[in-house]
Amino acid sequence: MSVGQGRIIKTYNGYYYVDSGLEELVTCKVKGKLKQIRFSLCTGDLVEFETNPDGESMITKILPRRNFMLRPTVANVDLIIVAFACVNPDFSYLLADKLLVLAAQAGIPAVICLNKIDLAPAGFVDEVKGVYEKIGYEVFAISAQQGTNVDALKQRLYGKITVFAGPSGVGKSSTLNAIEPGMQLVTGSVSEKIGRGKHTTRFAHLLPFAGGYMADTPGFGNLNLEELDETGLAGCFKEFGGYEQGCKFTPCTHTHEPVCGVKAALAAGEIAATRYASYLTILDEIKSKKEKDGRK
Ligand SMILES: Nc1nc2c(ncn2[C@@H]2O[C@H](COP(=O)(O)OP(=O)(O)O)[C@@H](O)[C@H]2O)c(=O)[nH]1
Ligand SMILES: [Mg+2]
Ligand SMILES: [Zn+2]
Repeated sequence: MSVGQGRIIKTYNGYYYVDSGLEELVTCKVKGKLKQIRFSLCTGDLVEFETNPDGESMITKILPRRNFMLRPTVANVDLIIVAFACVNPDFSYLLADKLLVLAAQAGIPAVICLNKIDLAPAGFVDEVKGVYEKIGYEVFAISAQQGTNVDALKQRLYGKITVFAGPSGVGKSSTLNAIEPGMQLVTGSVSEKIGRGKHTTRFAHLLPFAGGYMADTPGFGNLNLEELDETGLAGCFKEFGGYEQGCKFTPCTHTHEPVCGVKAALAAGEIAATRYASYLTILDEIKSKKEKDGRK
């Protein structure tokens, strides 16, 4: 019996493929007494395994996680790339802010990647940068197709476990291919649809890259912010924090309260109108979800 340690980089049909630093992945099953935690095991988990003389490997232990995200399901992520296109499909401040909120909630650093700058209307990239760089988010404006600025993004990923998250069609797979041409991920709208039909798993698949891993994701239909509560939301809009000392009430929802530092900063143009609008929309969605659940 030999023992080893490694990272689950994909799961399929009850098998876990573990990268233990060797040439080949170790195909593991889950040991009987660990069955109860089997459903929580996911891509990105660091595990210990035993290999018996017949060459069968069993996961015996999961090491503590640094973080976890539900959709896509992946643990121990270093960086989330919030991926959007300038156009085709159009950039959405609301969707971008939702992804940033999900990342903040999971405690995972996030950067924004704005693809298809070859198609961007004049001034558009600066407009987006103006909103996000000001509040401390890096924005990589790239063209995966033309290779513009891809190197800067690539260097940011060295040695990290990076997850690309964003709507379908924005160029996530194209960007991974541009970063690492050997990836040969399927791109484009038609093949993408076929691909989605085939890969119904919600688990991310980690692709080894430069001492770390990259995970492509299929995109999402609807974003789930249900684990978030109303009081936690404002904390995910990190620029609000600097103005909350101006709020008369604590906690303040920054909506109807008469004296509110966040609303004052909005009026003064210090907080971006798009960010505050996203905050209100997400707050409403959380509330109506709660009401619906309450009626059930
Ligand atoms: N004009 C332009 N088109 C791009 C760029 N990157 C990707 N595309 C196209 O956008 C479509 C969707 O790309 P894909 O990588 O499949 O997007 P994904 O769904 O996010 O993985 C494909 O037809 C790509 O050729 C880019 O930088 N500029
Ligand atoms: Mg794709
Ligand atoms: Zn307030």
